[in-house]
Amino acid sequence: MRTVVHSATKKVAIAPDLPTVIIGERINPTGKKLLAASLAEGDMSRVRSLAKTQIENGAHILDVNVGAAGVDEVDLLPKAVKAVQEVTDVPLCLDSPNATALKAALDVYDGKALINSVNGEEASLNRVLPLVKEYGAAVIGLTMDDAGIPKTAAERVAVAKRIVERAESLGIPREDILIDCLVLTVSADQTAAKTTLDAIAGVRAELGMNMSLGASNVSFGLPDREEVNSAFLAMAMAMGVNAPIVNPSHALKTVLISDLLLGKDEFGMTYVSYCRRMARAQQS
Ligand code: THG
Repeated sequence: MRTVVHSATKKVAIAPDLPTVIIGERINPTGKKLLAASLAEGDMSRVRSLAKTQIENGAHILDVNVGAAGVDEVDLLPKAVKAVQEVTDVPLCLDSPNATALKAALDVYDGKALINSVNGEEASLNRVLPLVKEYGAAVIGLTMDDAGIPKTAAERVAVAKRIVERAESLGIPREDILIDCLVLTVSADQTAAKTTLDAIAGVRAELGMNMSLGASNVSFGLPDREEVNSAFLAMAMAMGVNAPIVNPSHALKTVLISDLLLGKDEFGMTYVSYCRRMARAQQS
């Protein structure tokens, strides 16, 4: 199972036997007042700088999300995509629940995009999957439907299956779908992370799909969020997540260590050269 996305010049492959692909989460106004304010004014300078820093910190793909109160996503998502394309050449993940905004962004995106996201709701399947087909994109399928996010792992796997079946019935190959088993914060429900880990294991065993996950959601409302995120990310990767949506500056080391521990870093070359580079940067 190999999912490939690309920009005008760069190709990124996601597969169980390849090193983990980091999708940078930071172009997202959630919890960032300054970014939300500048987006509302149509100012893309922060979007550009967030794009550049995330690449420097190890992101392979950038998520682009402009969803905030008072923001017209149909107008701003394509503007943000253009701004990011001006300063980076990595493939993009277009993040919006609004199919019209996704279409506007797909129109200006130069490459094969990752659409974030479709889910098992009829309205979502009907609006988003035709775009995936029309633009030859890849897509993240969230394991939720008209009844919300299922409480059990088995039900989430069932939603994943339905999304894959619907996509295939439209001629979208299953290689072009990443499943996201969705994690909510454990501060509200202490079984939330475990249920997600069980769902990830189920999707891996029953469908063999590549998987994304917005892993930082797990720690909302908790102290020492970065450490909570790191521990959870390592567990999610062990269960089969191979394209997490994370803050690369916090997650890169955990990803490299987990890849090494999971047999995806031959001779530890990537991890060791990363540590050498960090040590040199400290000295200079
Ligand atoms: N699945 C998929 N896509 C997603 C999510 C998911 N996209 C959005 C979100 N969830 C993943 N992205 C983020 C982005 C930021 C944060 C968490 C998840 C976050 N932000 C800090 C805050 O709100 O406190 C701000 C910190 C900062 O400056 O970066 O935690 O689940 N498919």
